[in-house]
Amino acid sequence: MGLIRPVLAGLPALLLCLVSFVSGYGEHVKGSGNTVSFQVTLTWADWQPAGISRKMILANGQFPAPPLELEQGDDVEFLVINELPFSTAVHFHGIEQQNTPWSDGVPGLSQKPIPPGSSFLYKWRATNYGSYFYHAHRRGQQEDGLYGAIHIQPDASIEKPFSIIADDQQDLRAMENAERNSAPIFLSDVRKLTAEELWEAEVAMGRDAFCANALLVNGKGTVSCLGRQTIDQFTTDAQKAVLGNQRLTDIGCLPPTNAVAQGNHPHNISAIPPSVFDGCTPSNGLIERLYPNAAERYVSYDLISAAIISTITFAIDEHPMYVYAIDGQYIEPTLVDAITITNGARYSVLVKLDKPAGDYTIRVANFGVNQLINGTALLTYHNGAGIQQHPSVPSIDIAGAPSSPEYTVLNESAIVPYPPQDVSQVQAAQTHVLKISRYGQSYLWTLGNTSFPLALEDASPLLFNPTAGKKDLTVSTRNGTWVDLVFDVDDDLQPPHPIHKHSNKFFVIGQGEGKWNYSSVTEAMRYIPENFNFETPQIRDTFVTPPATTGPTWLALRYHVINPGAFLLHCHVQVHLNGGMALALLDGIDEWPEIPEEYQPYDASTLEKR
Ligand SMILES: *[C@@H]1O[C@H](CO)[C@@H](O)[C@H](O)[C@H]1NC(C)=O
Ligand SMILES: *[C@@H]1O[C@H](CO)[C@@H](O)[C@H](O)[C@H]1NC(C)=O
Ligand SMILES: *[C@@H]1O[C@H](CO)[C@@H](O)[C@H](O)[C@H]1NC(C)=O
Ligand SMILES: *[C@@H]1O[C@H](CO)[C@@H](O)[C@H](O)[C@H]1NC(C)=O
Ligand SMILES: *[C@@H]1O[C@H](CO)[C@@H](O)[C@H](O)[C@H]1NC(C)=O
Ligand SMILES: *[C@@H]1O[C@H](CO)[C@@H](O)[C@H](O)[C@H]1NC(C)=O
Ligand SMILES: [Cu+2]
Repeated sequence: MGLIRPVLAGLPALLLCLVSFVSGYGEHVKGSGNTVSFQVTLTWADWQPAGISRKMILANGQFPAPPLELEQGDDVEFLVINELPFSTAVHFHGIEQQNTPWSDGVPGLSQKPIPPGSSFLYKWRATNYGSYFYHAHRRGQQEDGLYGAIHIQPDASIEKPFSIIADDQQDLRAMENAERNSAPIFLSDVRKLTAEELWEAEVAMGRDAFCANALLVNGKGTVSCLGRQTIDQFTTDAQKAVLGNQRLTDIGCLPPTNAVAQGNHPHNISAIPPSVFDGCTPSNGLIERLYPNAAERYVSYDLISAAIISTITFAIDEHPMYVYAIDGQYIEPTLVDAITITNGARYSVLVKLDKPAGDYTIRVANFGVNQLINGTALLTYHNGAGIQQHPSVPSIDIAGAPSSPEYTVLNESAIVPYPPQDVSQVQAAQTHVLKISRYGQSYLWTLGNTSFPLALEDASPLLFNPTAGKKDLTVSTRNGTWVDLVFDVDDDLQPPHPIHKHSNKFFVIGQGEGKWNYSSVTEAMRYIPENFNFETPQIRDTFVTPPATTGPTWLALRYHVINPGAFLLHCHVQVHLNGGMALALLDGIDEWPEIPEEYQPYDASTLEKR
């Protein structure tokens, strides 16, 4: 199987795409206070992601959606024109929406869905710097292709961590220059069926559809069927433990009949459509090629996981990476060969371009137990010398593990923010222990006492009608207080759940294996102080619960309520969110904002702006 495939597959849509960068995009005067206008027109069109023919959501004719470049302090006016045959909404992942909770893009919480033929103007301020992205937040539409990068240049007053990497002035300038030109690398997965087809399939078959058909790098990839021998050879010990005497399917997936992975729930195997759990059809897709300029000595990439299910390990052959920011916050830079990136997280990396000119394979591979699936892209540079012709040396295998012990994967627990920020160390005003478990069906989930129904996206938005919020689906907090969220993962086999909180970031204060058996963090500290970190807690908007393989696990997050509004807390695995692993935070309900007239959900001017 060659790594580079001819780029000849039928691609009329690609060639026809008309990029309509609107005024305000790209270069603009430095300094805060600019208003940047951005516009996306959404269409439902034929596309060939990874060479699979299907319908996708295009933004201005593109997939992935066009990038949004900002400077910290900019005001953004983001117009969504919905020419899709269904309603939609767009969320700005990691953007805190300080004083603009009506622009968070969550139907049922901050707005009504945008109907077909209408538009919606989101307005918010880029209060933080770093790597973010926007994506659909209506039903499963993110997996239909609506995601685009957001990069916010830091204000001049923000201290950069690059002097920890090198103190040579030339090196520092090269790194700062690379950061300024940082380019997004979207890591994602795609399926043959659309999000709605998959949801219908889940309901009909009673199974959690946790496999993909291809991994994508910047929207490009291909389906390569690994073959029985390779699949069996790379089946991991963790997968073998789940499989018992079964084998992975021909798409590398745990079979739908596996009771450990699916739980003991009603199901109908004959209702499973082809491609969901098995049926590998090789394709001839595109390969993403990156061409950094070796004369600049460093290149910076914002790795963004827009994956629906896959937990993607990323590596560039022969090129270790300095990870210098995560979720839009600097960290003490760490040199690694590979990074395992969970859904919704962003890692900014500097890569030194000091190898012989040539092609270096970029490898992506699912690290989750759910599936053995991989993909490739290419990093190519010329530095005046001859091009390297031999294949580059991989640092990870197709299961996302280091290919030999000399290669390192980023240790997520060892991350130190730069600089660390103070987290309240006193007892939080509230502690919510939120149970994560299946809920009667293998595709339904709880976050707390019950499952958040997908149908609530069509209910009256809680921001406008907070008293409509049902008790077990909402948590109300007072402004200015500190709140602890403890995720109590039960002992069924569970993947790591990337918990994403809308609005401001949280501190990751503790995690562990075993049952959470405490009324508060203060009490837990008396028994298991070694499981907590109040000195250098990570500052994140997306963080995973420890995987539950042999028993229950827990994760403790603490956040400061500073931005009154209705914000979703949820797992960023799309099938888990659809299945109800979500909860509405009614933050600062004592200081609930007055909503501008233009955002009132029944105001016709909001829906008919065009
Ligand atoms: C199972 O699915 C098949 C195919 O969709 C359908 O014909 C059959 O009625 C289903 N069985 C049950 C018990 O729902
Ligand atoms: C997955 O890895 C194998 C082995 O390196 C490779 O042959 C194959 O092309 C890769 N798949 C994709 C889609 O890149
Ligand atoms: C990851 O870092 C943590 C915290 O520094 C450490 O305790 C742990 O041993 C490290 N894990 C590995 C696999 O190195
Ligand atoms: C879950 O139920 C318990 C007991 O009734 C209650 O104290 C707690 O607030 C509920 N949790 C949520 C998130 O509603
Ligand atoms: C909410 O609390 C934060 C932090 O104490 C404060 O800065 C902010 O002004 C408060 N907001 C309102 C609307 O009172
Ligand atoms: C829970 O904690 C209490 C004391 O805090 C202890 O007596 C009990 O054994 C613990 N239960 C489990 C299951 O660990
Ligand atoms: Cu999850």
